[in-house]
Amino acid sequence: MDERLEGARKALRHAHSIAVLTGAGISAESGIPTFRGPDSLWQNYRPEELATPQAFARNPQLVWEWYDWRRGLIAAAAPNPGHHALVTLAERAQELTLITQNVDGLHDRAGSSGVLKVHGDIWDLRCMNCRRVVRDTRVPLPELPPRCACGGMLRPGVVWFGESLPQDVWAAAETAVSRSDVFLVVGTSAVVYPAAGLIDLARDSGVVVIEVNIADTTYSRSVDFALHGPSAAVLPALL
Ligand code: BV8
Ligand code: ZN
Repeated sequence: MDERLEGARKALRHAHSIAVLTGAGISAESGIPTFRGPDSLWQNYRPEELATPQAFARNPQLVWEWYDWRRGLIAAAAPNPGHHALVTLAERAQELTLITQNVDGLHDRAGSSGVLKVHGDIWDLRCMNCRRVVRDTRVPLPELPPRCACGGMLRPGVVWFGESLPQDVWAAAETAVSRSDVFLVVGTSAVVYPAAGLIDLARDSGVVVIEVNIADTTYSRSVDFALHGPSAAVLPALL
């Protein structure tokens, strides 16, 4: 592991432009369950059952109970040394773009700025009627489903399965990865697309890829440096 760590450190040190992609694994040590791990969020449900427009149309109350529960977990959690290490890395790097699949907002709370949230933000609510987006960080929400001033029903401001990603955010993420010298992929099972496709884009663009994960993923054998360990320990060690 340490010669890989040394190699990854060197690549980061010589990088002009760095892109980072994070998944639920970086928030695991903040006490937020991941999506597909043993203690997963989806334990009693399958993702397609809750994180889809169909599920919300069928049972907005159930979907909102799940999101309200997650918002409570996130509000009680704090960024961990992994989130903070990425803030430090951004300060040291000439250029760093942080792309996250997470909707928990922990990168912002750690002090990261300009975070590209490709799957949206759990603290944003979007009106199904007038499309307005309101930011509401109250936990728990006073009523479920929450209502817009226009009377319409508000939905979580996140991207569900079958929904397209915010185009401007996604385009910025692709550009950042294809222009980077090093792509650091942290805590993602890389099963959800198009986000996971950023790793293919990096490889096709000749970018050095570093993966930080406690387990192997389908990409582990093809990245330049696969660092096995918890991100709250490995990221600070990378610095
Ligand atoms: C799209 C937001 C098309 C909501 C999320 C069938 C039906 C419908 C769609 C599809 C389908 N088959 C394929 C698709 C496409 C689908 C997809 O990829 N499905 C997968 C499951 C096969 N994708 C989509 O639907 C996307 N949209 O394709 O649109 C389209 C195109 C044009 C026009 C119209 C439509 C939208 C995908 C976004 C879905 N939204 N979340 C919410 O959060 O509630 S996805 C959800 O999974 C989260 O965002 C999460 O971030 C993401 C990925 O999961 P991970 O972050 O990787 O988390 P996971 O638990 O899986 O893994 C954790 C990892 O961390 C593990 O590897 C673990 O080892 C590691 N780890 C754990 N602890 C640590 C650690 N690592 C380091 N340290 C630790 N301590
Ligand atoms: Zn409205």
